[in-house]
Amino acid sequence: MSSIDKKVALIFGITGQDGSYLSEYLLSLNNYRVIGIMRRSSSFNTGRLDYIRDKIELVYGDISDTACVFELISKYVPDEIYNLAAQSHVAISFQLEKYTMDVDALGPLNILQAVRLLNLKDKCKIYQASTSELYGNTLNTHHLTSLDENSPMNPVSPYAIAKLYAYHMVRHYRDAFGIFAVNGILQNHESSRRGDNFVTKKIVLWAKYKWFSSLQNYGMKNDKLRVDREPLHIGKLDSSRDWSHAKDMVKGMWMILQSSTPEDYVLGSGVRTTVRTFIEKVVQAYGFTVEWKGSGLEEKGYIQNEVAIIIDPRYYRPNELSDLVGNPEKAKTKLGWQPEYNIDTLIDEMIQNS
Ligand code: NAP
Ligand code: G4F
Repeated sequence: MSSIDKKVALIFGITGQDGSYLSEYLLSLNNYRVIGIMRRSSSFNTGRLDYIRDKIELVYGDISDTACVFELISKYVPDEIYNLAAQSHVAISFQLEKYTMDVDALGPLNILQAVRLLNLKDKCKIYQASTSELYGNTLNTHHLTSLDENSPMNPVSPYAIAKLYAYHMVRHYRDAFGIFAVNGILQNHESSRRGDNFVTKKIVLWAKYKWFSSLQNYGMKNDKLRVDREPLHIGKLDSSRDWSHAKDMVKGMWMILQSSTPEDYVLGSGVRTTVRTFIEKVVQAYGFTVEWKGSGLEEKGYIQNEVAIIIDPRYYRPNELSDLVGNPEKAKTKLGWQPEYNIDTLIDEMIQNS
């Protein structure tokens, strides 16, 4: 297929976890020209894309720069725009309130306005990376068993509040201007390419590089611990999340945009796992078990009678979102979306490749 016949996909946030997997997925379909927006950074931020660097086009840009977004969309006239760009760390959003708003709320507005004002509504479809954070603590306050497209949204962080603005603007642009703009309301998704300061990756990196001796011990029952081992410092142990693999999620993003009608979809595994259980599973993968003793800030996790996990209130948030689990039934039924990973194969991939 010549490059003229290919669909043009413009990805904001291509250098992030999802951006790299989405690029890989679109390239695998063989009918996409993949163009990604990267931020100027003092050090290289394209490490997740190195292996496909020669198959994609990268251009400098910033989603908070209105003129830049307009120029990029008018230049490339994309068939599909994926907005994955965000200040995506919930805890950090409490310290970066305005910045998070500029990027996560007004950034998507720049894209929507550009498509509308450049008269590209019949050409460009827009995917917005919405999030299960929108629900806040609805699962518990409304006594629900899972969260779907109709569950009430009560955000509890600056990040989620910014994302809720974007979520509503996407719906507004769809309803008011007939633009094909959709929200993927995604539950947490992880991988070996996850940012190092998200809890799953932090746990995996600790186990692999700070506690157990080396990768060659992975999967084997042995008692080789690192000589210079350090305990894991962790926040809320009993928060639960619905953890999927990012590879499954990016396929879902693409499927949401291929639908004949623009609609919002929840994607997730439907399985809820606590941070505590995630730690136990990672430790088990190395052939060990965790024994918990104490409670509250005094609780500690022991591996072979040695303190290995310490509660550290630095990782508590001013407002905690305790529990999340999604109901992806609509995506499964209407789109035929089916995840391939489960929590155990996710952990396996993360340990192998991190
Ligand atoms: P990520 O790894 O943090 O990637 C975020 C991307 O946005 C990076 O490429 C980052 O660039 C880019 N970015 C940040 N600020 C920008 C700006 N001002 N202009 C342009 N680009 C900017 O996040 P992710 O896990 O891949 O998530 C992708 C999207 O899905 C995010 O919008 C996130 O909020 C949302 N989401 C994620 C999850 C999840 O569990 N992963 C769940 C629901 C929703 P740098 O590489 O230069 O930092
Ligand atoms: O890994 P987390 O930081 O992810 P969080 O806050 O759920 O946000 C992620 O998922 C959202 C979708 O639901 C995305 F929208 C968002 O962009 C991001 O990708 O924290 C998960 C849980 C929280 O309850 C947190 O309090 O783990 C708890 N936690 C406990 N100790 C910790 C730690 N989180 C981090 N980051 N670091 C800790 O040491």
